[in-house]
Amino acid sequence: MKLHFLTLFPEMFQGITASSIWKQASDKGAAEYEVTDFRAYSDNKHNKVDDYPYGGGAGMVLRAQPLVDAIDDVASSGRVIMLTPQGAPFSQQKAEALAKEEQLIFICGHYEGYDERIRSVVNEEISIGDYVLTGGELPAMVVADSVIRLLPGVLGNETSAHEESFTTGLLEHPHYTRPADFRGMEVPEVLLSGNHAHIEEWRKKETLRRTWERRPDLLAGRELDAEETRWLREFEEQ
Ligand code: 9D3
Repeated sequence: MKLHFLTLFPEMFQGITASSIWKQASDKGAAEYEVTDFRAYSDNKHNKVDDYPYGGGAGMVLRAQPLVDAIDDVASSGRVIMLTPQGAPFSQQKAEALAKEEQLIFICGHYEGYDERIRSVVNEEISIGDYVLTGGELPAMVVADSVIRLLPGVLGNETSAHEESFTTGLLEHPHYTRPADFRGMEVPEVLLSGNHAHIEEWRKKETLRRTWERRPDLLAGRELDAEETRWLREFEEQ
């Protein structure tokens, strides 16, 4: 997959593209990154990318020309994603859909507004949540990160990305490693027992408990079997 990032702050992408899973993905040829400073595409004599809003008001508006010309130049095809606070909420389901594409183009801005005509070249507008950031770069990295880890050949275990938490829709059970006693806090007996059937059952129950305690909304529209129903009643009584 080719991932393009159009930004006025290309240096923000230096660390992440050269580290950890992003680096592994490009070393393996599963992902390729191209970061473009779209200021270079401005037809303005001072390379200006913003201007005053028609109709007046505070704040500047990102001009359409530099971004649209940059997209035309760097990518003849691919899905164009604009990160904005007004976008559709991001989700694991969206990440899985984007992971099927060959080329993604992320538009990252730092503006009060984008000239509406930029949207003529945009396929999808995404927000990563209801909090105010300073720009679209971190959101683009968040979206790209969630996509890159799903690409074939990126994670050591091909199936792990699909069998985990937000895909099965529940939170994970607690985990423990050595020592068995850390400052008086002991590992649950069952995990030391070697009885794999009991361990599996404990993990299923603690998965349900954690989800019930922290994210009851995830259990709302869900079918529960007899065992899960019994555990839920037990939690409610405790
Ligand atoms: C005064 C109205 N502001 C909207 C809440 C203007 C504004 C603030 C911050 C416009 C853009 C930004 C920068 N944020 C993003 O570009 C952004 C973002 C975010 O702030 N939160 C969650 N997801 C995203 S995606 C892009």
